[in-house]
Amino acid sequence: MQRTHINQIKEGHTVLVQGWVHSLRGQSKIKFLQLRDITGVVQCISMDQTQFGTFDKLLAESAVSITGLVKKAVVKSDEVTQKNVEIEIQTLEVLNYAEPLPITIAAKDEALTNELSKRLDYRYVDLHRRDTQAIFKIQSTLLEAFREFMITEGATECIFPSIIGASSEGGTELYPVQYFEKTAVLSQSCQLYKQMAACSLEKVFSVFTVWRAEKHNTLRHLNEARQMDFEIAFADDKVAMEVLGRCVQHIVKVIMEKNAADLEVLKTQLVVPTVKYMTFAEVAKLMRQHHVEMGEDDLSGDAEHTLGELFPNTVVFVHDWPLAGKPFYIMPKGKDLSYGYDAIYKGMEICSGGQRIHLPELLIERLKVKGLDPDHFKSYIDSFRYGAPPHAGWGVGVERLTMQILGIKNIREVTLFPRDRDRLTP
Ligand code: AMO
Repeated sequence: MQRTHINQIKEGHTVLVQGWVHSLRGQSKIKFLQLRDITGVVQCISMDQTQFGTFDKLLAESAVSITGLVKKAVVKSDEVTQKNVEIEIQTLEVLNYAEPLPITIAAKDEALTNELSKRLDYRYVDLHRRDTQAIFKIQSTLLEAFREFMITEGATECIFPSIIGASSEGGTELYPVQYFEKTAVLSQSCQLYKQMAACSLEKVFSVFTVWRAEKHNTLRHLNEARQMDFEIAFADDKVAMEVLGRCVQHIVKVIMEKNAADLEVLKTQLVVPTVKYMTFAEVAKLMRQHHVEMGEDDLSGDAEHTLGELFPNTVVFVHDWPLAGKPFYIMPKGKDLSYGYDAIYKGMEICSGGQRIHLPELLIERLKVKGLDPDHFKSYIDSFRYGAPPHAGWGVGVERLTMQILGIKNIREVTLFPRDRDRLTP
């Protein structure tokens, strides 16, 4: 018999269902087993005494295979998603017994919810939770919607190298890698490569893993994160921001359409965001009015939070960013400003971007101002000597966007196997 997923079973059919024991209870004459697969939970019932020995040996989360007749439900439980039917068990096969669980996973035990660090120690068990599953199903839709949006825009998906010769962001947070007789670094971003590609492919995108050796442990930083990158030729900062605004709106819309059941599990309601543009100077003025401190050339966490409160459900683009606060590749705008921007959504930075420098001599000058050696960037600088057009782009953090869409406070919750200062396993 072919397997049927729980959300597909129909009254009157004999089915083979496979999944995990969500919960078990029983009396001397009847046993109840709630079976869960990735699509839902259904009640299974046995009154066959010859099966009771197997029931007695089972613990929650064991993997089982059940055949049975789908009947109208007699008892309706809150926990099941198939409320109108139940399965009268004909055969019950244990595929693998679960040992006693190291963490609590059933939704009804919410009050006992384990500390996140313990859940992450046992992420493979935590992934049995329906709310954890919902997060990663939504993240999958987010990635799918990003790709779909980009392809509709006519952008070409690119795969960029992860081992590179020098810092791509100018910072010092680098992981060195022994590359034969040379020392290379793990990529901080695909910045230089997406620019070089866009200067002939015109519109490019990538989902790219970045490594940042930041020493601090915060709720919003990972040491290994994912970015959705975009770069467009013959364009300035305004063009790139407009694309990002539509992209985030599309992603949220698709999640609302495709993941309604998952959003229900997470008890989260979404609204397609609006888009707002402000200069850095306007934001600084607004923060002074609200007595919120921020830097001369960067926002503070408090300023981002305040923007989220003042403009809920809005992607706020903060542009005309002070030149000193942006990396070497961002195009200057006059002496002190730049064509760089950040996007703040629900109180947190989700994206940085800007128009880039496509003029080799200016690039060399900016590298020197930032204390970087142009010799380390030779092929990147040279790439702009052969008709490189003006271009712009952005990078959005996959985990940051997921947490902000879902209103989740700790970035580790939305990272399948997070890497932070203290965590290398599982
Ligand atoms: P930036 O370094 O600002 O810009 O990164 C872009 C976005 O990526 C996410 N992000 C992170 N998420 C989690 N942990 C981290 N350590 C981390 N670092 C970054 C954030 C951030 O807004 N090359 C430029 C982008 C561009 O100009 O196109 C860049 O990497 O959401």
